[in-house]
Amino acid sequence: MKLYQSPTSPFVRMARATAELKGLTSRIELMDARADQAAFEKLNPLNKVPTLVTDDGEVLIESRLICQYLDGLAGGPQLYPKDDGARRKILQQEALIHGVMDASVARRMDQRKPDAPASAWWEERQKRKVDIGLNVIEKALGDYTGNNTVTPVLVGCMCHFLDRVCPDDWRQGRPGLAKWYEAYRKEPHMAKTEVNE
Ligand SMILES: N[C@@H](CCC(=O)N[C@@H](CS)C(=O)NCC(=O)O)C(=O)O
Repeated sequence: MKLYQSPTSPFVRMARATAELKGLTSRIELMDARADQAAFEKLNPLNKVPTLVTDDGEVLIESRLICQYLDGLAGGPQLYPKDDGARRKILQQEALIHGVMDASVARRMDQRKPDAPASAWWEERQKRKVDIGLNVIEKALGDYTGNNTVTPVLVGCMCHFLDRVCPDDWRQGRPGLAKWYEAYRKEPHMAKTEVNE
């Protein structure tokens, strides 16, 4: 399999940490997505990483899809439950975590756009999503971190990402998440995939 990536992408890290947990790392060749942009856009019209090309030549263009695909391959723990209801619960948690990260990206992009000042309206909307989303995770911490599904992996990747991009201290008022993250980041699949700029 070929994983098109950029080293610091948190979404790439989700796929890589999942591969670690599943014992699949040695089967994955890491490709630099930025090496040939025109060629990469033929694989993924959105020009985003991660993008996985499977051994059968199938192209998967989203980290959630990639994590689920890797989970379906033999070996390791079952990270996405087979039961429909249990699986939906995990997908819902995944959606919230991605939503917090997407809002953090949207916030940062607006602050950095070269052609106009940052919008207070946009900042307030995106910050609210991050704050409320993180509060939900703090409140239901056991649900998000106390299981052997993909969710703790995603929460751990999110926390590291927030340390890089979030202008506020996300640990403030969230002692449970902060404490859990300090321990979880040392787990082998997290430590091996942590990239700091
Ligand atoms: N929802 C996507 C997000 C992927 C994403 O936004 N990747 C960023 C890097 S962190 C990217 O490739 N951005 C380049 C661009 O948007 O042009 C996923 O989970 O895979």
